[in-house]
Amino acid sequence: MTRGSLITLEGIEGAGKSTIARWVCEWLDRHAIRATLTREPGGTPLAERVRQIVLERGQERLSAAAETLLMFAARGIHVENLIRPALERGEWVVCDRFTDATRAYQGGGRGVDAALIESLADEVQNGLQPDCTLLLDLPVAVGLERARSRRAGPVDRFEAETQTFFERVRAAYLELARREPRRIHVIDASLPLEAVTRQIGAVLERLAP
Ligand code: T5A
Repeated sequence: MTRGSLITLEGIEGAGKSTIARWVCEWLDRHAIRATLTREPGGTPLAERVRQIVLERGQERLSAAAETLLMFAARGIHVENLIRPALERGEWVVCDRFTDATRAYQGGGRGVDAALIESLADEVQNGLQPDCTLLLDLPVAVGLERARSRRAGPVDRFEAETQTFFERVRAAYLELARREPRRIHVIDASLPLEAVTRQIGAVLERLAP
């Protein structure tokens, strides 16, 4: 059986990842490609428990290193129990954030050593890499405004961060895309939704069998 493809969505808060992830699954469905939609941190019951720990704005301080380890703990559970089995069944996996988020947020945003992140990624992913990454790029102020207007509950630990933090995260994402242009497609996410999906449809056309 042919292995499925792993598509990841990346970008700062409010870039439209969840909206676009659903749209990608609908596109794949229209093209008779079976797909699983999932997210990080989380995606399985146990990994969702780690998500709660890492996103919650609690009393205790969480160091950048501890935050990085928790992201990879959740990713290890997710890769083993959901992503790899789905790909091996021939399904495509559409994942709202993956390791590029750790590179951008923990690496770019918090200053965690890139070598540590890459060594944890090697260990946890054991050769698994996204086949295609859609980087939804937009000015930080626009993303934060969209996220703010959609928010229902209290702000999480990341949403409480400063605009400067998100500028570093965005710059780190764009640098990753500059280094890996074949895998990472930069999408102008500041445009209206129809224009965003048009750009993504063009990428998917090239990827689909
Ligand atoms: N994190 C995660 C790390 O630090 N390291 C890691 O390794 C990982 C995996 C997770 C947090 O964890 C951090 C990063 C994050 O801070 P999350 O659940 O991914 O958080 O949530 P957010 O990124 O905060 O996701 P948001 O829901 O805020 O943003 P989305 O999913 O990008 O945006 P979406 O689709 O919900 O859209 C937001 C609003 O904008 C509208 C939508 O309708 C919605 O109202 N919208 C548009 N409006 C106009 N034009 C468009 N083109 C639009 N697209 C969407």
